[in-house]
Amino acid sequence: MTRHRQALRRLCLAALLLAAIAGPAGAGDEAVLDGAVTRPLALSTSLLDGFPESGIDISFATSKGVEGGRYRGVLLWALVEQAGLAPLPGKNGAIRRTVLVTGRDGYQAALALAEIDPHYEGKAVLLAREADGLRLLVPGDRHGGRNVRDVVRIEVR
Ligand SMILES: Nc1nc2c(c(=O)[nH]1)N[C@H]1C(S)=C(S)[C@@H](COP(=O)(O)O)O[C@H]1N2
Ligand SMILES: [Mo]
Repeated sequence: MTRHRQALRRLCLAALLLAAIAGPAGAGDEAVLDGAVTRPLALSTSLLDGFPESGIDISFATSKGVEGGRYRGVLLWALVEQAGLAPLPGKNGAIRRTVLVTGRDGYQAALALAEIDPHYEGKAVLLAREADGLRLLVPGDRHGGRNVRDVVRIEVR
């Protein structure tokens, strides 16, 4: 009986510890890259640290005026390549693909995959780490609308 209670006690402690490590539900949940890929990615700090850092200088209009500067992060194309694009049948299937990026507040912006594919536009769209999470940065856009803040999902479609 005591052995049984001891095991139960250990189980409870382990559960408490796990809850403490996981933190409050919702906050700080990892972003994912999924959809039409062969290996969906959890965009953890350690995963992002494994990619080379790229830098871009951008400026974009917002409702609060022009913003910008130098941003450093990982190329979105490098992440898509790591996840492995699922092929689409037909002529140049990949140029029918889009990438839908979602912020924690539900805000969304889409890119054509060809915008970031080096065989087409090859634009240096970046995923940068900011205090409030991952941020998409789309060079060349005049308005900042596609620079999604606190990215939670990148879906290849
Ligand atoms: N998650 C999220 N990202 C967002 C928005 C938003 O409402 N939610 N607004 C966009 C718009 S319309 C602009 S102009 C820029 C503003 O950038 P800022 O937050 O650095 O000022 O963020 C973009 N990213
Ligand atoms: Mo905006």
